[in-house]
Parts: sequence; C-alpha cells; structure tokens
Amino acid sequence: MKRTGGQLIVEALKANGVSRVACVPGESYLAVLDALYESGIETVVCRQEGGAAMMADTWGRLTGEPGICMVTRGPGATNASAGLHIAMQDSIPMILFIGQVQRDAREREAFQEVEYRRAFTEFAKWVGEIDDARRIPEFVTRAFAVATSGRPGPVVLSLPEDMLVELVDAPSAKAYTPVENHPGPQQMAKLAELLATAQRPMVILGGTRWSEESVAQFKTFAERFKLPVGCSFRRQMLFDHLSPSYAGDVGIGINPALSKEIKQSDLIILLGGRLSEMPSSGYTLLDIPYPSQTLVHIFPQAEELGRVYRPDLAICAAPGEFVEALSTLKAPENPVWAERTAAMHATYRTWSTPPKTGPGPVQMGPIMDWIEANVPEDTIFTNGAGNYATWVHRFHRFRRFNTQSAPTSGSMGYGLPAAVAAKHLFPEREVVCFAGDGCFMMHGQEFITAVRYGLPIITVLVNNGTYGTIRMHQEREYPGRVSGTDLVNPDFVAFAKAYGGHGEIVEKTEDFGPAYERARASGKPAIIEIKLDPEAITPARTLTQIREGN
Ligand SMILES: Cc1ncc(C[n+]2csc(CCOP(=O)(O)OP(=O)(O)O)c2C)c(N)n1
Repeated sequence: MKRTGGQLIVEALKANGVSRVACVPGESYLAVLDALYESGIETVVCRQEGGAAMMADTWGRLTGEPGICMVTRGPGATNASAGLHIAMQDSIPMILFIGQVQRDAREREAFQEVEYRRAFTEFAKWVGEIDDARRIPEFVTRAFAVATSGRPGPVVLSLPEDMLVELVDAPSAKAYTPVENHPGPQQMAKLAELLATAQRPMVILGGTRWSEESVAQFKTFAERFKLPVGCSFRRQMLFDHLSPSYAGDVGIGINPALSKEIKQSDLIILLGGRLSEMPSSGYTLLDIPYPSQTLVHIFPQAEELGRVYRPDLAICAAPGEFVEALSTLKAPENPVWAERTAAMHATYRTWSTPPKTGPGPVQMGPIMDWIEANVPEDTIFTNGAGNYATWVHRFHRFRRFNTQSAPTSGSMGYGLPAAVAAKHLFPEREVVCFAGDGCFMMHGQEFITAVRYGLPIITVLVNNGTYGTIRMHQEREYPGRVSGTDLVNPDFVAFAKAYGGHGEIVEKTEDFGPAYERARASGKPAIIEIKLDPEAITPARTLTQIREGN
C-alpha cells in the first residue's frame, strides 16, 4: 500500500513508541499534521517554537526517550534553536522535525529557506534531510538511535514539503534498537583496587541516561561504601540529599568547604557527567589536563573520556550499566573515609539551611522552609537561569529521581515550558516552576498552553525588577553604573487571570503559605508573584555589599 511522506513520518513515530509531539504549525509540513489527525499521537500546540522545543527537551530529559518537536522552516526553525542548544549541551535525546522548502527550490534562497545541515551542525548531534520519502523509515529510526545512544543529544530532520506529499512504497518502520556499552571485569577490578587504597575518595554524579532504578542502586552502593557524593550543576535529582552520603551541589556558587574537600580528595569518581565549565567552577576544581587526584571517569561516549581531564581509569559506559556492575564490588568493613563522609554531610546540612532574614519585607529563606515542609517529595521543580534559581539549588533538598528539569546550559525562559511538559507527563504530581521576572517573560506565553491543556502548574515568580544576575556582575565590575539591566514588568496577577489562570501576589513572607495553598486549591495553572527586594540578590550578600566590594 502506498503512503505519503507525511504518513510515513507519523508511522515511524508510532513504531518508536511516540505518544506526544510539541509543535507550532506551518504550511511547510501540512502533510505531517494531516497524518497526525486520528493517529492517536497527541499534538501539544505551543505558542512559540522555542517553548515547543524546550517542552520536547523536558520530555526527553524525564523519559530518556527522544522528545519530539515539529516546527516550520526559517523563523520556526531559528526560534526552535533555543531548545535545540539546551538539548545539545545537556545531553538530552530529542528529535526536531522541520518543514523544508520544496526540493526544486533549494539553494535559491527560497521563502524562509535555511540549509539546516550547515546552520545547525553545532546545535545537534546529527542533522539530516530526507530527500526521498521511501527512506523515511531509515532516517527516522536512525534519528532515534543517534539521539539516545552514547552521549544523548538532539537530532534535526529536515522535511522538504513536496517530499511529504509524495505517494511511495516504503518498508514499514520498526522501532530502533537501543545500543549499550558495559564496563569490563578488568575495569571493575581496577576500580576496586583504587578504592581499596584511597584515603579521601569523592564521587561526582552528572549527565543523563540515569533511571529510577540506577539512581536507587547507586544510593545503595554509596551508602554501603560510605562514600561522599556530590551532584553536578542541575543534576541534583540523581542523589537523595538526605542520604548520609550526600555532600552537596557541585554547581555555581559551590559551598567553599565542599570545593576544598574535592581539591583535597585523592580519588575522584566522575560518574556520568563531563564536569564542564559551571560544575568545575570555571575549570578550576580539577587541574587540566592532569588532575592531582586519581581520576576515574565513567561516561557513555568514548570521545569525551580524556577530552578535558585525563583519567587514570576511563570507563566507557552509561551510568545504568556501570551502576549495575558496582554490585560486584565488596564493601570495606570500616572505610577510613567514613568520618569524613559524615562530616561532609553535616556541612551540607548547615549549608542548605535557609537564612532566616534578608533585606525587604519578603524573605526567601522562610519561603524555602515552607516549601520544604509542604510540598510532596515527588514534586518536580523546573527553572531557567537567574539568581532566583540559587534558592532552589541550594535550599531544596531533592530526594528522588525525575524531580528536576533545569538547563545546565543556563538558558533563560526554560522553566515555564519545562513545567508544562513535566505536568503533561506526570499529571498526578505537583510541578513547581521557579522563574525570575526576566526569565518568565522569555516564554511566558506558554502559560496559555498550560491553561489550554488543563495543566495546573504552580509558578513561583521571583520579581526583583531586574535582570538580577547581570546586575550583580555589573555592580561587581562597574559599581553603581546600572546599564541595560533594570526591568519594567506587567501586573503578573492580572497576567495570570487574563490567561485564565490563578494569580497571587506575596508582599510579606507570611503571605506565601496561604497563597500557595490557594494556588494549589484553584486547580488552575497559577502564578505566585513574590515581590523581592533587589538587594536580596544572593542568600548571603546584598547588592550594596557587592557594589562596595564586601
Ligand atoms: C536566553 C538567555 N539570555 C540571556 C542570558 C543572560 N542572563 C543570565 S541570568 C540573566 C538575568 C535573569 O534575570 P531574572 O530572571 O529576572 O532573575 P534574577 O537573576 O533577577 O533572579 C540574564 C540576562 C541567559 N542566560 N539566557
């Protein structure tokens, strides 16, 4: 039976288990939209392609399967590139389908024409264009395999409009076959040897390709070995923060005591992540290329091992496969580092206790205390970039896998679309988006997507009237010269209501709890605007102190 290119695309998605796509429509891929009609795949219609791509990223992040996004050519594609870049830097499986100009108009700079294989090469693991509808099963299956194997990442497939309406004979698509690499017995024996002679070991978790099971297995291992464990920037859901093994967040603004401990360790086990610029405090945490500590690096892609840090033991494996193999290691009776681990956890507890006071009538410290006491353990927290995010990273004690969706690439505007996508995936769980006034307005329009699909997310909008992070850097580098960083904002309560949601404003600390309860009870997507004094720029220092160099 002959099928159109559009039908073959949708058939290949179904064969690979896709149940939802995020999109902004375009005339360039009408044939795919038509094939989605009655396909059983849910189409989540977004308001801007950046938001759509960020939603697909969150789906990829929280399921391990590629999140699917569909956009039109030129402006649609360039808007979507914001989400593509996040998925690339964050190692997230995602497939972006782009409607393309018809084949016989190529290279004329046709209407909205972009050559994606040139433009998006640095933004994606692979960029392909399907010139022949008969090859759709081949391209789509390969896209799933590329996006998920080794170090995951986004794939772009460009779909010429006329190819999508061609009627062809093609093989039925089959699901991709996941590719796995495992640590060998010699490598595990070497690891056991290194652990047996270590005095001050430390594990840093990061990356993707984790699962509920591997996170639980690793926790059991770490506690059995009494090893101290840190989580890389925005990968905090990988380890229970209340475990006696938890040592803290290896992110921006790392606890100086933890940084010192890492530097003084004699064995570092880097599991799953790259220890890139942000978690390595600007590449200062470990010496490059030869760390002074013995380094064991476990990463699912061979090219990354030794790229920045030369490891003493390199293991090319996904975290899940590696963790599985850890069960063969025999725990020491009484590890010499046990007391150090306990001390590191105690230090973490103190570091993650919010301050009671701060400038202005609203205090973020007690608000974080309220959140910790009142939101369920499986609540999913999302955020973008801004100083407000520090409150979550430092003071929220993550307990479980899949409770965080935040860009390690530091992209503003991510939190809201991420919350919409997370709630769509887990409707039974509470989803809290933390956003700054700057961050929120970058993809604030997706609040209507939450309303449209009945997704009652709770947005905690920390409004300090400024692009605070940049203002902080500005006051440090150019004291008193405020340039390009202050903001004028809409009435966020009216905004929430105009979109059909629930709005609250918090002008005193004690108003937060009741406002949150009302937001929760409303059953609608909600915005809780917190009027924060811009002086409260970090949990520890005010803007004035930073300006004055204190
Ligand atoms: C898309 C994007 N644009 C610009 C930046 C640079 N940037 C980082 S944080 C920040 C300010 C964030 O402001 P806001 O959301 O209000 O949070 P605050 O820092 O005030 O808490 C800016 C402009 C970025 N990281 N991402």
